[in-house]
Amino acid sequence: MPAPRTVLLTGAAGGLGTLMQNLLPAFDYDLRLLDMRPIEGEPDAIVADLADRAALREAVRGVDAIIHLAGISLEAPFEKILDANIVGTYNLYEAAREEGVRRVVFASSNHAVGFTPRPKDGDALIPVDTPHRPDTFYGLSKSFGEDLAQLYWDKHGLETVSVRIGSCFPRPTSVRMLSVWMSPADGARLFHAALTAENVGHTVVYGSSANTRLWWDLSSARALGYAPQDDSEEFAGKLIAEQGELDPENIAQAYLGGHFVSDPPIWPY
Ligand code: NAI
Ligand code: 15L
Repeated sequence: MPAPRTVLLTGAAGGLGTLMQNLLPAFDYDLRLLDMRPIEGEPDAIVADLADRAALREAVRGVDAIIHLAGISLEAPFEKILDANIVGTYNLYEAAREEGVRRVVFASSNHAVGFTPRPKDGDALIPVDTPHRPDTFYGLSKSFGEDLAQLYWDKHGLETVSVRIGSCFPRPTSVRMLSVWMSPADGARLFHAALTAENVGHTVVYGSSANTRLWWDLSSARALGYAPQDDSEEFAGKLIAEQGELDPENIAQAYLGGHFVSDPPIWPY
């Protein structure tokens, strides 16, 4: 599709949103920012909750595309996940449909498939069409988001790239992250590819760097034009010396979702 210029970035006050605010303008985007929290130094950012359908409709009006990061990013009671991630994502898609926005890049998560056993030495990489196996209510909401995206493509022609993000932080901080890390620079490259590739319909991709210890198949992301430049391996020696290799007998280390399957981090708000 013609390169989108005006892009609504939801969840712009969050960790990934802050990184993308800084990295995406290099790809020549004009970002419109939205979050339920005000953003320091950004007086034009839209302060709105995903529950506010009128505000969402106004926020998406005239944008070429949306990067949807807003929501609860950890485990929480089902009712909270329902409001923010399930109803909230539905509200955003409805606003996009009503205003004729052509494409969404949806921040899905590895936790949509978190109960998939992680590959061990010699096992095949996990394909993108592996069944949904959420590890939490949070992961379940990401499975829902992917299905919602499919419905809006099939029924309304609204395109989505669902990015099952691994761990997008400045550097990996655990041995698991050596396999699922996405450097912020690769994250921006992947979002750019997802915004500009032609005819994506609804495409699901994994979001990570080209890690030596990769667990999943990046081919659907590469097919969009994504060419990751980073590899977590430079961090491996130190992390393994500190934490040891992953133990397949330990439930918190045996699945893709890591400790989300047994003791997930809880959303603090
Ligand atoms: P974060 O928790 O730092 O940011 C989420 C942002 O969404 C916050 O600024 C929060 O104020 C906003 N938000 C929450 N509920 C809202 C609502 N009802 N209305 C409006 N805004 C709301 O999370 P992070 O790490 O930046 O992640 C961004 C997105 O990417 C999330 O959807 C997360 O699930 C997804 N993701 C992130 C990964 C990562 O490694 N950072 C890995 C996999 C998925
Ligand atoms: C996620 O989905 C979370 O939003 C993020 O905070 C990390 O915990 C990440 O997954 C991960 O699996 O490391």
